[in-house]
Amino acid sequence: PSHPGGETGTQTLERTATARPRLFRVLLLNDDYTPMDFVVMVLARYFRKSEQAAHMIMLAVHHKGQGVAGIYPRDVAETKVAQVTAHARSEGHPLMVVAQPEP
Ligand code: TYC
Repeated sequence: PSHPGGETGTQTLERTATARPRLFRVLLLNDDYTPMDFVVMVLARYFRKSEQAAHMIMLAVHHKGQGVAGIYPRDVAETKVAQVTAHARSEGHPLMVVAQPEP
C-alpha cells in the first residue's frame, strides 16, 4: 500500500532484552618460523593467558595448525589482530593471526 501520510514503511518491534554483540574468535595460525617463546608471550600479554595455558595453546597450534587465542566483540578482536600482527612484524616473525565470527 502507499503511504500518503509520509510514513516510510519501516516499523520498530519491541523487544524485552538488548541483543548481545556478535562475538569473534581470534585465531593463531601455525608457521615454521615464529619462535615458540614469542607465541607464548603473545598469548600471555595480549590474551591474558597464564604461562601454563599459553604454552598448551601454543603447542596445540603447533601440532594442529590453528587454535583459538580468545573470543571478543568485533572491535576488541580486530584491535588484538592489529596489535599482535604489528608486534610480530616488528620482530621479523611471520605469525598470522585472524578474527573469525563465531558460528
Ligand atoms: N611452529 C613454530 C615453531 O616450530 C611455533 C609456532 C606455534 C608458530 C604457534 C606459530 O601460531 C604459532 N617454531
